[in-house]
Amino acid sequence: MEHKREEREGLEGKDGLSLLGDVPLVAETPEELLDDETTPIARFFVRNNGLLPEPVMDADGWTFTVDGEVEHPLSLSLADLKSRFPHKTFRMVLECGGNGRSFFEPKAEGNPWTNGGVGCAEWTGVSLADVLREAGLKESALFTGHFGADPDKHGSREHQAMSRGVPIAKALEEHTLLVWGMNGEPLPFIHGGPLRLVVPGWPGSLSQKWLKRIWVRDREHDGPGMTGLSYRLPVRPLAPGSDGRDVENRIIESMPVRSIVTAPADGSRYPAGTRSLAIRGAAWAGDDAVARVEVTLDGGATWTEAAMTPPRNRYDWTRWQVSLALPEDGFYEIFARATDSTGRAQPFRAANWNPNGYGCNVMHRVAVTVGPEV
Ligand SMILES: Nc1nc2c(c(=O)[nH]1)N[C@H]1C(S)=C(S)[C@@H](COP(=O)(O)O)O[C@H]1N2
Ligand SMILES: [Mo]
Repeated sequence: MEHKREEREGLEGKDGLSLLGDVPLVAETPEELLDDETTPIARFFVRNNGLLPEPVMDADGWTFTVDGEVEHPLSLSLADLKSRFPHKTFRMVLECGGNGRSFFEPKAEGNPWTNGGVGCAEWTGVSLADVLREAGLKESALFTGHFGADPDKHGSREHQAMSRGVPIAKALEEHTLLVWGMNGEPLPFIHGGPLRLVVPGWPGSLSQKWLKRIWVRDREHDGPGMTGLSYRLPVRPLAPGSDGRDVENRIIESMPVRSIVTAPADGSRYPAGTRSLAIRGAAWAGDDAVARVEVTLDGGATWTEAAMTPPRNRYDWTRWQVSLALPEDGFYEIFARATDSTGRAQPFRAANWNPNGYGCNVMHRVAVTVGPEV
C-alpha cells in the first residue's frame, strides 16, 4: 500500500507520519518510528473524525461541564482542574479501534490502518473519578457521554463529529484521565488540547479531544460512534464479507493483545555474513498485561522468547528485545507474537472479521535480507 508522506494543516511538527486521510485528518506512524519507549509528539498518530475546532488562545480559560445523573452539575475551567484535584501522570497506550484494519480480507470499511494507529505517551491530568465524585454520581449513573468542540466533517456545529462513552466503572478507574499535558508539554491542539480524555486500553475513540462536556447517563450513550456498526463487534463470529447489519453486536471494551516490531524496519538489508539479528518492539494488551512475547524467523516452526522491560504503570506498553542467530545469508521474515495474561495470543492470520474492521491484531511481519538480494 502506498501512503503519501507530506505536510498538511494540522500535521505541522509531525515527522514521518503516513497520511491516510486529508479531511478529516488521519495519519499513522510507520512501525519503525515507534521505536522509542515514550512516543515523541512528533511521531504520535492523528485521528480526526471531523474538522478542527476554533484555535484556542487561553488554555487555562477552557471550560467543560459535567451534568446528567449527578447531584451537583459542574462547570470547571482548566485552571480549576489544575488547582482543585490531585495531578496524575501515567505513560499509557492510545490505540485506534481500527488499528490493523487493512489486514482484513476481504477489506473492511474505514481508514486502512496498518499497525501505526497507536502511540504510548506520558499523559498528565486528573482522574475523571475525582471530578465525578465531586459532582456526586446518582444511583442512576450508568454510562458517560463525551462531547468535544470539533464540528463534523461537513463543518456543522450542530452535529458532533463523534460522541462516545463508557460504563461508569471504566470512567471511575484511576487511569481514566482528564488530560492537559503530553510528554511534559501542554497538550498539543491536534491531540485535543487544551483538554481531552484518555481512556486507556479501550478504543481510542473514547478519548474525546477538545473536551467540552461529560453527560452522565442512565443508559448506554447513543451519540455518533455508539450505534449501528460503530465500535461494535458481532456477538457471534461472522463469515468474512458478511453484511453484519442485522446481527447482534455489542460495544468494544478492552482492545486485544498486539505487538509490533520497531527494529529492524521492514525491507532492511544486512551485509553478507551477518550472523545475529537484534530485534526490538513493543507489546500491549488493552486492559490486560502482556505475559510474553515470542519471535520466529521460520514461519512459526520455532519461537524464541524475548526479554521484556516491565511497564512503568498499568496501560503502559511493554518494550521487548531479543537477539536471534542467523544460520546463513538469505531472506528472513520476522513475526512477533504477544500473549496476554489470560493466555490469548495474536493470530498469524486476521481473525474475527467484522464489517467495520475493528480489533485486528494479526502478527506484524517484517522481512529482511542478509547479503545480496535473493
Ligand atoms: N473530539 C474528538 N475526539 C476524538 C476524535 C475526534 O474525531 N474528535 N477521534 C477519536 C479517535 S477515533 C481516536 S483513535 C483518538 C486519536 O487521538 P489522537 O489524534 O490524539 O492520536 O481520538 C479520539 N478523540
Ligand atoms: Mo480511532
